[in-house]
Amino acid sequence: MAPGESTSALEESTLAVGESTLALGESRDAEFDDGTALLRRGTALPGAQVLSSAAELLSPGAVLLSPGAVLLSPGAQVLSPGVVLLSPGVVETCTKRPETLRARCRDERILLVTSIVQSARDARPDEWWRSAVVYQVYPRSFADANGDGIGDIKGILGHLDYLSMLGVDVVWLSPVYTSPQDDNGYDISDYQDIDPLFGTLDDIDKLIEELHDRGIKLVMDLVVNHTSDEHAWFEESRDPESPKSDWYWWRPAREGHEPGTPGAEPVNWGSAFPGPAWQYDAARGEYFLHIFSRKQPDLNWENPEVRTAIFDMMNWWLERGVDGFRMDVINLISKPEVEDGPETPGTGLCYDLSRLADGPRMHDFLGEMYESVLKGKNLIAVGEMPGTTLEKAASYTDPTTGELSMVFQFEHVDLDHRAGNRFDVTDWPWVEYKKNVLRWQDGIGMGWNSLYLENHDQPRSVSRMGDDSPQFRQASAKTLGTVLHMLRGTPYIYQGEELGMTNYPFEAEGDFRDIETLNYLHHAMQLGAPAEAVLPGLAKGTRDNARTPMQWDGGVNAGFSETGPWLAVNPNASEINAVDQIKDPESVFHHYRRLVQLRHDEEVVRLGEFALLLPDDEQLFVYTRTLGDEQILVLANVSSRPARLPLGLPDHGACEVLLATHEIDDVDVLAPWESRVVRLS
Ligand code: TEU
Ligand code: CA
Repeated sequence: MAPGESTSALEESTLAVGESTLALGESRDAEFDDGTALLRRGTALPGAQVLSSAAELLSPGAVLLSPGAVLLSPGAQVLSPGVVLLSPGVVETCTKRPETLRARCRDERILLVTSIVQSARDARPDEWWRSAVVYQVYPRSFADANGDGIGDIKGILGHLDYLSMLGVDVVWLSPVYTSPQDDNGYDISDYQDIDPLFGTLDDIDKLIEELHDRGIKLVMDLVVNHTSDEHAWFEESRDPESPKSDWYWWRPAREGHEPGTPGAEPVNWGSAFPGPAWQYDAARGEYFLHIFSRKQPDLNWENPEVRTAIFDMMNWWLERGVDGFRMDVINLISKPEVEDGPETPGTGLCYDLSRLADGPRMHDFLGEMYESVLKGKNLIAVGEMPGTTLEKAASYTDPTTGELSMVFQFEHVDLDHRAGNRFDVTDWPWVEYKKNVLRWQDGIGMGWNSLYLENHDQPRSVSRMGDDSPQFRQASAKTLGTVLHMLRGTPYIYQGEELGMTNYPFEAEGDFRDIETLNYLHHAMQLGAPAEAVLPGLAKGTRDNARTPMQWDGGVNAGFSETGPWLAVNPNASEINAVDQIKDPESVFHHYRRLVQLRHDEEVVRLGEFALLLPDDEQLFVYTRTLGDEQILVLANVSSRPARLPLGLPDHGACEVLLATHEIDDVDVLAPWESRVVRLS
C-alpha cells in the first residue's frame, strides 16, 4: 500500500504485499523477500484484529494488537495506534508520520499494520460472555426463605423475576457448599454437596433449571486454592502415612525452634487475615500453610492427584448444568519457593501477598484445567487474581493461548488503601482511577476485562467513590454505574449495587461478623492499639459493608427475612429498597436496567475501542467508544460540585442522548454527579 493510501482497501481484508499478505481467516507462513520466516503461526480471525496474538511477527512473544501497530522487538506489545511497548514494561509513544514509520519498519523488517480489517473482534459463539452482564448473589445476604435469618437458595428462587426485570445474563453465586462457615463459605468441607444452611442439591438443580428457563446462566464459585480444615482430604492429610499426606503444604518447624512456639513457623509468610500463615498441627508434628484463615489450609497443586480430584469435581458440576466458574484466588495455586520474604516493617512477618501470586506453574495448572474441564464447552471462566499484573492478565485471557475468559484484577480497588491497608482508607483518587482504567482498557490486548466496583469483599461504591448523602446518593449511584458499564469488558453488578445501597454505620466490635475484620481488630489490639482508634477505619473498609441484608422493601428486616438477620439491616432500608425503586422510573434500579439494555442493544458499547479524554481532570470522567464509524461519548461529573465542560470535546450538543441521569438544562455544564451517554455517530 503506497504511503497515504486510505485504509478502506484493507477493509476488503487483505494486507498489502511486502508487509505480509493474509486473507481474513487464512493462516500460513509468510515470507519476506529475504526469505526469513516472518510469520510462523498467524491467523486472521474473522472480524478480529488482523493477527491473533499467537502470531509471532518478528520474534516470539511479539503481539500485534491494533492499527498503526509497530512491532519493534521480542515481547513488544502495541497497546494502541501509535503507542508502542518496545519490550515488556518499556512504552514509547510513536507519533511519527506513517511514511517514516513505514521506512523504519522496512529497515527494521517490521510488519506495519495500518488498519484493522474489522475493528473489533465480534463475540464468537463460545465467547458469549463478551456481551453479557453478570449479577453476583451473596447467598447469606440475598433472601431468607425459611426464617432463620440467613439467606438461602429458596430465597433466591423467590426473586428470579427481579433478576429477569433487571435484564442480567448471568448469575454468579458465591459459595453454598457444605462449610463450617469460618469465612462464610469460602472454606469448603464438601465440594459436591450444599450446606443445609443454604438448602439441598435439589434446590440448586431447581435454581439451574429456573435460571435457564429465563435465559440466565449460572456461574458457581470455585474455591480450590484451599479447603476447609474440616474437609475429609485435610483430615486424612494430617496423617503423614496417609495417601493424602502430600495434598497440602506441610513443613517442619524452623530449624532450632521448638515446634508450636512463636517464631517456629517454617518461614515468615503473613496471612491475609493477619498473623502467621503457618499453623502447627500437633497430630502431624508439622506446620500447614493457610494464606487465609487457620481453617482454610492451602491445597498442594503440585500434586497431580489434587488436580485430578478438582477437575473431576468441576466436571461433576458441569454435568449438573452450571455454565462456568468464578475461581477464588486462583493465581495463588502455584506457590513460590518456601523461603522467608522481606519483612513488612513492624510486623515480624512478610505480608506482601503479591509475592505468593502468579507462581511459576500457573499456565501449567490452568492449561491442564483448560484441557480437562473448560475446553470447547462454551463456558465462562473468571479468575479472581489479587496481586496480578496487566501483563499476566493479558496472558491468562488471551483467546488463543490463555485459559480464562477474564480475571478480577485488584489494582483499582486498592487505590484508596493507604500503604495497602484496606482499613486505612483515603478519599477516592479519581484521576488515578481513570489512568488505571485507561491502562487496562488499552493494555488487555486480545484478552478481556471484567468490570467491577463492588463485590462481597469491597465496601459499597456509592459511599466509597460516590456521595451517599441524601442529596447526591441517587445521582452518584447512577453515575458510578454509567462510567463502569460503558467501558469495554464484562460488567458485574453486586447485589444491592443496582439500588445504590450504602455502607453501614458500624460503631462497635459487636456490629461486625467478617473474620478478616475481626482478626484485624484483635491483631491491632494485641499490638497495643485501642479499639476506638481502629473502629473508624474498620467501619470504612470492612467487607461487612457489602454483606448487610438485601433491601427488598422498607418493612421489617427490609423484606430479607421474617426473623432477625445474621447481620443487621442498614437503617436506610426505608429510603433505599427494591419495591420503591421498581415503582419509580427515575430510580437507580431503572438506570441499571437501562445500562444493561444499552449493552444488549449497542455493539459499540460491547466492543468499541476505548479512548480517555481529560485524563487529569479531577471532576470529569469523559471517554469515547468507537466501533468502525459508530462512536459514543460518555460524559460524567464525578464530584458534588457543578462542572463546566471544557472546550475541545467532541461537539455533542445536538446528538442523540442514549442515557442521562438529569434533565439537560445546559449542554456545557454537568450538575453534581450528572452523567450522559451520547451517540456522536
Ligand atoms: O478474596 C480474596 C482476596 O484477596 C481479598 O479480597 C480478600 O478477601 C481480602 O479482603 C484481602 O484483603 C477471596 C474471596 O473473595 C474472599 O471472600 C475470601 O475471603 C478469600 O478469597 C479466601 O477464600
Ligand atoms: Ca434461611
